[in-house]
Amino acid sequence: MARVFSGIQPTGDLHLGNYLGAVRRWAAEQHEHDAIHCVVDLHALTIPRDPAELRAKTNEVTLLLVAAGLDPQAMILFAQSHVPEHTELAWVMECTASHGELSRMVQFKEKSKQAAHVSAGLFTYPALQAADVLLYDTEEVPVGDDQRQHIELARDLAERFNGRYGPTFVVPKHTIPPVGARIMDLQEPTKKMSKSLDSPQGTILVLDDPKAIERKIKRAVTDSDGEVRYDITEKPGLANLLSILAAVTDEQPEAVAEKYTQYGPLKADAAAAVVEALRPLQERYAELAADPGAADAILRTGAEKARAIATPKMAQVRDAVGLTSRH
Ligand code: AQP
Repeated sequence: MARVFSGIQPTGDLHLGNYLGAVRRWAAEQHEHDAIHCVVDLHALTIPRDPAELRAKTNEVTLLLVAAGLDPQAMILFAQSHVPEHTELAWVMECTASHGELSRMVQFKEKSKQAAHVSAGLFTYPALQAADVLLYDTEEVPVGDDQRQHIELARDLAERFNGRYGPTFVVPKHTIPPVGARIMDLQEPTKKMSKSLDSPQGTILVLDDPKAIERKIKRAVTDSDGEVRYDITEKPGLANLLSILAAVTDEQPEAVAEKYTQYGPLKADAAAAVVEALRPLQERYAELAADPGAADAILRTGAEKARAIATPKMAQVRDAVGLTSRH
């Protein structure tokens, strides 16, 4: 079975983009793969966070992943900071990446424009992400489209390292879902739905109640020409609604467009489909959240299983680069 690794930041409320672009697939494919998924709490530190909120969100995201269908008995689910080999390998990756290639990362350029304080961690974060992936001999990284460039960097770093020090890392490839890879904000449909965009009316949270989902989709920005057609450039708002409905119903957006002549019924069906798709997750989350120790227990077991892979891999890396043995 192919080894699969992917992570999610505990930086805010999980939204429909995270669910359709990543998490839903992680759950659907966990039994076909050797699956490892990680709550990347160290990535969250690139921007200053309230400590209590970061702790709470780490637990919440963990339980949401389980509520979405991940089975911590069958796969590995852990928090990045619980496995110190991630930061150790990140340093080696920072020394493998060039300043130029990190400067070309689109996400850094965008985030550094918005941030009042641009931390060095925000700049080097793709090196930590490469470490996350390479530490587990990952073959496939299932992510949304926004992560494509970072995974390509991880491939380059693996190849460069292997070229310098001999075969050490598996060179991973990203797998992007055919539909739902880039869910856009409902109010600003040229920007991706994101935890950090701070667009409450444009973001559907996986824990939103049905009324909120219906309201947000009903008020989603579209256009005034009234023609239902899938056209990302000319009609980004409508294309986004078609993509959402298509992703939830496992169809192609173009095929969904052919069923409608008006925006109203399309919006109503998209809202109903999203409400139904999220209902099981919301019910399961309510059960899990009733146990205050649930997330801790899951993450503790997950970290033990992750370290069993990460520790020997890091020893191999240390040896390859010429660091002397600790023992
Ligand atoms: N809009 C999206 N559509 C499809 N997939 C998405 N992902 C994120 N947004 C979308 C995928 O979800 C996984 C977790 O990503 P993340 O934790 O980086 O989520 P985020 O909402 O993107 O978080 P932030 O804090 O707002 O960060 P940035 O600034 O990165 O957007 C990934 O597989 C991602 O592809």
